[in-house]
Amino acid sequence: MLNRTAATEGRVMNGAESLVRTLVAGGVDVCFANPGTSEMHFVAALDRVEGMRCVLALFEGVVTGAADGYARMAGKPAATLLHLGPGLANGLANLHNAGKAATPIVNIIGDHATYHRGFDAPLTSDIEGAARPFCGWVRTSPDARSIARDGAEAIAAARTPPGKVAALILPADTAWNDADGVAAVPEVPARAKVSTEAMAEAVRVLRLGEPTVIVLGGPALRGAGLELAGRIAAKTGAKLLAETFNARTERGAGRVPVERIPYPVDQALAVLAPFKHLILVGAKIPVAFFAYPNKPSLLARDGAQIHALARREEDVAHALEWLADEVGARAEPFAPAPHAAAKPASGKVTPEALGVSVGALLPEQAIVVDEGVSTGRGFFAPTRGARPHDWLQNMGGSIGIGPPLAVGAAVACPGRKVVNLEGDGSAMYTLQALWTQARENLDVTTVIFANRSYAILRYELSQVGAQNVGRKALDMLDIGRPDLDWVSLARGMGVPGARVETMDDFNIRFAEGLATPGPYLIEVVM
Ligand SMILES: Cc1ncc(C[n+]2csc(CCOP(=O)(O)OP(=O)(O)O)c2C)c(N)n1
Repeated sequence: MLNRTAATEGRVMNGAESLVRTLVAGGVDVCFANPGTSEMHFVAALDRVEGMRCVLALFEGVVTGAADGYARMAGKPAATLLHLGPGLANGLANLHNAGKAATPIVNIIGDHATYHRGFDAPLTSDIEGAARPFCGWVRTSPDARSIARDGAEAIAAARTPPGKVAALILPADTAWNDADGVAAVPEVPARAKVSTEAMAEAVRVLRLGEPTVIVLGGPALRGAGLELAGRIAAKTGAKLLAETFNARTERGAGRVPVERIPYPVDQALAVLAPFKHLILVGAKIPVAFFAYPNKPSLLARDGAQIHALARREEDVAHALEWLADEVGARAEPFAPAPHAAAKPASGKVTPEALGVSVGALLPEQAIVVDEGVSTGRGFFAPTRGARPHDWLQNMGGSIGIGPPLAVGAAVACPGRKVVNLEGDGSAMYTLQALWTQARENLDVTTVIFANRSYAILRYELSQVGAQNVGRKALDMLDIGRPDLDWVSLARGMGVPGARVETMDDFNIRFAEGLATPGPYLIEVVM
């Protein structure tokens, strides 16, 4: 498998170079990085190898979240470069999110030289142990002659459906010793077709004519699959719903409009209550985000029958084609979302008004990164008829994904505007992403909902039935005193911006951000 002739110009390449060349040859040509001493040979190799774009981030949570956003939009993995166990640890929260979204990522994590590990130098830790709960594939490459093959296998693992977070640990001597060459990526298994039994079951249920909802997730929310889902629903009378949080949804005027299962448990129960049957297509069984006293974990009504047509690692698009044929829906007309030529809202800033203005002003083919938390919860309805766009959400619940995800999406799609709708509390976890946006001149308009609080947690406090809530408790949900000055924070990282307090000002500044290439930030005082 190794290509020894790739050792270039009569010079023997080291492990790091053989890894970088293997990554580039395997289609991994962007690396989000935050390096240290143990990764210096990898960094040096980047100069010797053509074709790898390197993007520096100043915190590892930005590195990993950016790799997630990149792969969601590029449809292929990026690499990350992380510094030993602590660098990985800083990036784990967004690797958790990426894993839940089934995003392929190839993490390269430097380590001490193999012979140095036993001395317990300051940065020594159990990297594999730290990686395992968050990574679907973990390997330490033992020597320089193995690293190319291990790198190629990491790419294959990441790309194995539905997509995995891979962690390849690169000891310093594996990086600096002589290597053999470049390795080719092993064949990646195709998505398995769904079983005839699962198909027969779905067809039988749809023919019953009983109240049925088709729950869509993963690839079912995009492209031909989404359109076929619309036709199947139109033909059979089944309702379509999407999971509450989705990695990437294609929506807007002309597309099949799909509502999501609401986040609040009572609303979710109400939305699903009419349905005797749930057919899952690339989606999991709907469950509550958290447990609450005296509320169920499962959201379908008691006695509802759940039919898994396509698991998300299976060939979801093919399952929808097949199902459309079985029920005769291939050419069935569906009702696309009409272009709603809404006017931007004016007056006082409210979540509802913001949704209307975003829906009215969103440019064609925008990529919306939604970490709007409580402010953004109602944004789906007013943006249904906006110009066609993609909508990216956090599937892992660990906040601080938005600004990094926007970095990655912008790197993947240079011709498209990225709009990051972002809670102020969430943004503070990974605000260093703004610096990367400035350095790389990424086309991202960030809208910060500055409500100066963890508003959703106030709601949660009431839901969990906590008693005797007083000042001390409420102080843990309030992020004012001092108020964050987002325009100054952004300016300090090279991103221009403006603060707005009315919808009319918001409309002006949002349009300005959208019209200006490069990063821009709007602080919306709520
Ligand atoms: C890593 C992590 N830490 C803490 C939380 C708990 N948490 C969920 S939402 C939230 C606050 C979000 O605040 P903000 O982004 O301002 O949105 P708002 O609630 O004000 O709408 C917190 C702290 C979490 N989900 N993930």
